[in-house]
Amino acid sequence: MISNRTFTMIKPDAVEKGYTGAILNKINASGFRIVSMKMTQLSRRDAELFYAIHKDRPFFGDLVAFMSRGPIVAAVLEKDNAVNDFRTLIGSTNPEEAAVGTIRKLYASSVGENAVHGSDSDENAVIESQFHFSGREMF
Ligand code: IDP
Ligand code: MG
Repeated sequence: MISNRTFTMIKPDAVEKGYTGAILNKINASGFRIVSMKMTQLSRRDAELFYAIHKDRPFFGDLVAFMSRGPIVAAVLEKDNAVNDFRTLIGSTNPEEAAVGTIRKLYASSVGENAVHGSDSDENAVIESQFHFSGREMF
């Protein structure tokens, strides 16, 4: 995996509300190529593992319940400066603080249910992509 890739999930809140297509359009229109993509659902154990870095935070239980309550869309994305540019495209964790036009400003409802995930580093992009996809699923 090279550093022009990032990993995203369209979270259960956004899938439930029918925002999947609009979010994917915005991702493509912003210059990201979809390398891998699937609709799937995290088990509680999957969510605990994916978000293990947050296990001591007060919101961890809510986060695990939220992320495992329904389907998500997981994808690997490619673009120059993918990690940073995707974090800019999604906006701040709290949608009330997210810039106008960002995915979270448009589609998130709260700091917890915030529509999309984006990797925070090249290293985590690799770890998170490999959590969901094998090498032969990356195009
Ligand atoms: P990020 O998704 O913008 O990188 P992180 O701080 O890594 O934000 O938190 C991971 C996820 O945990 C957030 O996207 C959100 O779903 C949830 N979360 C973060 N902070 C809070 C909080 O203060 N209350 C409830 N949920 C939170
Ligand atoms: Mg994060």
